Amino acid sequence: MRANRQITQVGIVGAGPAGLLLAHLLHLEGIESIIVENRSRQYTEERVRAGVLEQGTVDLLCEAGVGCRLRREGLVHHGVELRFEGCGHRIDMHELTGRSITVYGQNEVVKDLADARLAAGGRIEYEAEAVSIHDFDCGRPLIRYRRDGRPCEIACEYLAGCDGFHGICRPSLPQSAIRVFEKIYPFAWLGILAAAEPASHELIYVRHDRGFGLLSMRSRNLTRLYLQCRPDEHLDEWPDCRIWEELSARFATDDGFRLNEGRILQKGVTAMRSFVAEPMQCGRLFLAGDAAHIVPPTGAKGLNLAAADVAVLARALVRRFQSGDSTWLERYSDTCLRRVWRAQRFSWWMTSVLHRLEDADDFDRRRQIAELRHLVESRAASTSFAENYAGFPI
Ligand code: FAS
Ligand code: PHB
Repeated sequence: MRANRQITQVGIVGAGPAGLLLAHLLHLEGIESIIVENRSRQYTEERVRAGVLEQGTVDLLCEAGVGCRLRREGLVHHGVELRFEGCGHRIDMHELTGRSITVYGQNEVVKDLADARLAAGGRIEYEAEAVSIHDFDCGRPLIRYRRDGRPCEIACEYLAGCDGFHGICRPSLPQSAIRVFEKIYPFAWLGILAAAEPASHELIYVRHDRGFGLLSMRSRNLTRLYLQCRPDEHLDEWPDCRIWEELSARFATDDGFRLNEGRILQKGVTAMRSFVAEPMQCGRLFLAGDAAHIVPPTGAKGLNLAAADVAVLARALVRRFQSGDSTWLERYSDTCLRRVWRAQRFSWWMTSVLHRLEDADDFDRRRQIAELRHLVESRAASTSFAENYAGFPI
């Protein structure tokens, strides 16, 4: 059966935040693209993931005209609390850096971007099967897939691999073309979404001898909570009452702090890894977001890095299509990797100082506490933390 063939300027694999934002930024400059996504629209818009947007990501989404709901419903936080030894310490990011973060669910960002793409007549091929990419290192790239049982292909001038860590784009590169740097952590996060008013109006990161904890939120009546668990933890071992018990123990303070409990709407275990693939380009294929790099979620950097990658890629593609100059495309990988490694360092450091390390001894535990105490008592250390957490301009 003859393939249904489409031609466009930029072919994009993946309708997550990276793919959708890239297509939107290109559209604003009159550049065409088609997105191929193997899941349904509903699935991509209901997947609970990130919740913290850096200042730079918020500015980018608003400048691109997709920030109205974010501005209306996002929760702006000027500070974040670090809690250890039963005591909370607030870092006032805004006072230290003039920058803040916004709490707004990743799935809401995906909804806003998909709405904008489809309202502008953008093409998103959802529920595509058997997606594969071809000829990106020797001429005119192709995306092949099946839809409703029919073979389809998209011919394009450039390909963007925005299909996440478990996608097909990075594994399609010849082994000799990339080098990977990886660290897998011997713990995971058990995350819940609960119908309860958040017990704090800002995020709380806890370092506790029983393990890490994080209080975040999605709205004024939806709390998002995480606790450190084993990588092979099974949800059957965590009935709701045990989850609340363990969270209360880790968040306990000398002044009687209490979490607000509520019906648990969603729970899941997230593995923790640091991963970078270099370079983020091979021929006419450009990797962006989780397809090229993964950070442990402790530093809340993943989504923000994905947004920064596609901001750089969109600018470079616009320059190529509008002036024929491909120097920015050639610099894409190096430009992004500088930011990626800065976020990798910060995310690794936050993970190491806040998590319970099985092989740690008493010296290590005292050292963790001393590091956190320095962080909250030294203005220079707090400022460095605030700069990294609120994020650097894109
Ligand atoms: P995504 O994985 O989001 O999107 C890739 C898309 O490609 C998906 O829609 C997928 O279905 C599609 N796809 C995959 N394979 C395909 C194929 N073969 N063909 C076609 N399509 C395919 N980051 C933060 O910044 N802040 C946080 O607070 C934060 N919290 C997190 C909490 C958790 C529990 C997790 C897991 C991650 C968290 N992250 C956080 C990181 C997370 O947000 C990612 O960085 C972000 O999803 C990256 O976006 P994309 O690169 O677009 O990849
Ligand atoms: C979240 O709100 O889901 C969240 C917040 C901060 C993190 C990770 C996840 O570091």
